[in-house]
Amino acid sequence: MTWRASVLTLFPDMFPGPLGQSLAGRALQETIWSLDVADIRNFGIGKHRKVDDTPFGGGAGMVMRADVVDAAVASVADGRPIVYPTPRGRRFTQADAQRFAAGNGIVLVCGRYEGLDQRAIEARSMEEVSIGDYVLSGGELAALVLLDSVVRLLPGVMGAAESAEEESFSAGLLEYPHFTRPAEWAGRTVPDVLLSGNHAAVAAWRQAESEQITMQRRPDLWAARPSNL
Ligand code: 6GU
Repeated sequence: MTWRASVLTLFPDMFPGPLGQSLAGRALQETIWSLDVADIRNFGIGKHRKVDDTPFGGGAGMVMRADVVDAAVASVADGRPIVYPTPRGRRFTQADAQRFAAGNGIVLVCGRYEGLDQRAIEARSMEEVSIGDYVLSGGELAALVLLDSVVRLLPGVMGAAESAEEESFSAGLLEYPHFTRPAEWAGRTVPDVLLSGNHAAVAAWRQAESEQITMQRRPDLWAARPSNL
């Protein structure tokens, strides 16, 4: 069964963008997943297809109309989660990517301007997610990031090596450092253990490196890691 992504946006030309390349692009061609993009403008009101209006209560910017957004959602809704990327959302995590990958697909509603009328969000029980603590100009780039993280988890998209790697981040540690040939470059060598052929020693070294780098860079991850609870 093809995993279906539906994207609602005022900038349909931003899709598939990077998702047409590499791993995700190949999987799209192989119909492991599908992408349909609807232009919210087509659901706009009147001759000028108006999609937004000034905020009640005053203030800067424009708000996307609930009736317009809801009509766009209605054109694709089929029980899949409806996701609204917004810096106001709870943080999107690897666990969310795994949950979405385990379902039939998602609908992504991309906001522009000051975002959606709150009633459009509530009427469809949209899941509001943020990809980080910074502000993007619209939800499209966040939607692309989110989709990339999900599509790579779909069966048949990644090779076995990458799948195993995936589990290490899910386990709550950052990756250990990687090295390849030449064994010496610009006066810099590779840790001896990696050239030793001792697989148990290599695994122990990598585990220790992962733990050290996680402690140093992400004390939040270190404190929350499953084996530490
Ligand atoms: Cl999900 N959307 C937008 N527009 N900006 C963001 C974001 C999402 N996450 C961080 N910044």
